Amino acid sequence: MVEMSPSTARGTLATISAMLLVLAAACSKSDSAPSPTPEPTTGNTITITAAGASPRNLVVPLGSQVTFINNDSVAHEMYSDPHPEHTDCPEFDSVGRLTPGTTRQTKNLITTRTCGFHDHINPFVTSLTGSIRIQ
Ligand SMILES: [Cu+2]
Repeated sequence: MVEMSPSTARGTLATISAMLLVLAAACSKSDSAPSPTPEPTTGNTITITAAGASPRNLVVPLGSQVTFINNDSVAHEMYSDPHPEHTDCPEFDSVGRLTPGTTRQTKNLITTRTCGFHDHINPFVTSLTGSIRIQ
């Protein structure tokens, strides 16, 4: 075993301390970095414009209602998937037809699941489709 003089020991200790500081800085930096997979938006409102629905992917707490606002100049009919049955999430049936300027809500979403939705008038327009994760 190699004996260290007191000054060498202090030097080693200082080096280790400096390394720990660098490590701590690196850790706190990675904590604040954005996660690689963006999480869907939290909230309970989906606004429809000529550009489509926004946000298209939403996370809501169990028991929430989701509000759909039609700010477009044409009507939209928002229902749960699949098209044309709309059987996945019957709570969406209370939204249905939204004439321009209309706001309507789903019923309480009381099942932990993901509900896909679409515009029944434009069922294959991707910008008018999306999903709501109830958790
Ligand atoms: Cu449909």
